[in-house]
Amino acid sequence: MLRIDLEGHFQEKIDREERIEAKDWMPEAYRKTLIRQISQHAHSEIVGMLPEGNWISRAPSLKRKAILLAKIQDEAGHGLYLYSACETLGIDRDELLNELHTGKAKYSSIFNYPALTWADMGAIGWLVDGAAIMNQIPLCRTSYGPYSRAMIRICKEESFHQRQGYEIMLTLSRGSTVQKNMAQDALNRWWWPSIMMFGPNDSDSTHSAQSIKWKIKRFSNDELRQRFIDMTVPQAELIGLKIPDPDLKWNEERKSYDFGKINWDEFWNVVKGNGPCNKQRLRDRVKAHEDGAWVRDAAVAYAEKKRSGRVN
Ligand code: FAQ
Repeated sequence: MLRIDLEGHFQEKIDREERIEAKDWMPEAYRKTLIRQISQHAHSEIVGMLPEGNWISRAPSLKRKAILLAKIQDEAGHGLYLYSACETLGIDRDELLNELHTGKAKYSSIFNYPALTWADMGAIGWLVDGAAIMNQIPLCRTSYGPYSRAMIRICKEESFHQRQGYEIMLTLSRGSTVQKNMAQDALNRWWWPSIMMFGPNDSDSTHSAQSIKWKIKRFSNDELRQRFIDMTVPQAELIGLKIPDPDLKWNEERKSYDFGKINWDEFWNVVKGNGPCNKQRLRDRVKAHEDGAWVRDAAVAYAEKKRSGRVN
């Protein structure tokens, strides 16, 4: 009898750098891992709009307001591509949203910190989008086709987001003493949460080994964190800001920065729902979803009308 080694073929295809597409056979655990990661990623984009959304009406000029609005709209778009990519794995968007709204699904820890001053818009773009790009460029080559294709456009937009954030920090650092202090204060508050975004150390990462074998992840959490630090320290120096880490030091042998101990208790506390803004973020997300019910109802009614031929 011919026995087909489905798992073997699947892994060989991945090893040949071929993409897995929605209709291809895949192990159930691969499908589940992707649903977990892509949906967490989509939720992060959508919840990530909240800290910045608070600043649209307070942006210091019309130009800054227009740029911030465009950035936040991009994030909504990223969430939508990602939900669509996730739906190709056979799960319904309502189910995914329900998991977010009931607190079952995770989203990135970083969005549970408050955005207190205008400089936070700079720090979020520079550091949070900077960390996001470092993590997401390799995802353009992730093994699942729909996810990798969504990531290409997302990364192009994230690069613009990072540049606009850095430019805000540059402007503030060239400004008055108060403005420079504001930029430094934002860096002090966002630095550690940004480097936590890459996830736990490799030794504590539940999914990394399998995800790397399946080429969902191309690099480990610690590798990407190190690259981000090495890229960002010179950027801070260039604009005269100081990274809030007394142990940060160039290591000539490794050609990389050594850095201080990450407070993993803080990270897990935030991930478990006890960060400074977790409850507020979830409440605001649920309210936005409920307030938008009429839009979804109208879209469904219009689609039905179109199907029945009552609209051209
Ligand atoms: N926050 O075994 P690992 C953005 C969880 S988008 C919360 O290492 P994995 C754009 C993890 O889920 C930012 N939970 O997990 C933007 C797992 O728990 P589980 C989001 C975290 O999946 C910018 C457990 O810890 N980006 O910023 C976090 O292999 C500005 C063990 O961890 C993505 O989602 C965390 N930071 O690696 C928007 C990128 N880290 O699920 C607005 C795609 C880990 O078993 C403004 N995702 N956990 O219950 C990934 O690359 C991966 O999922 C990692 C985690 C690297 C995040």
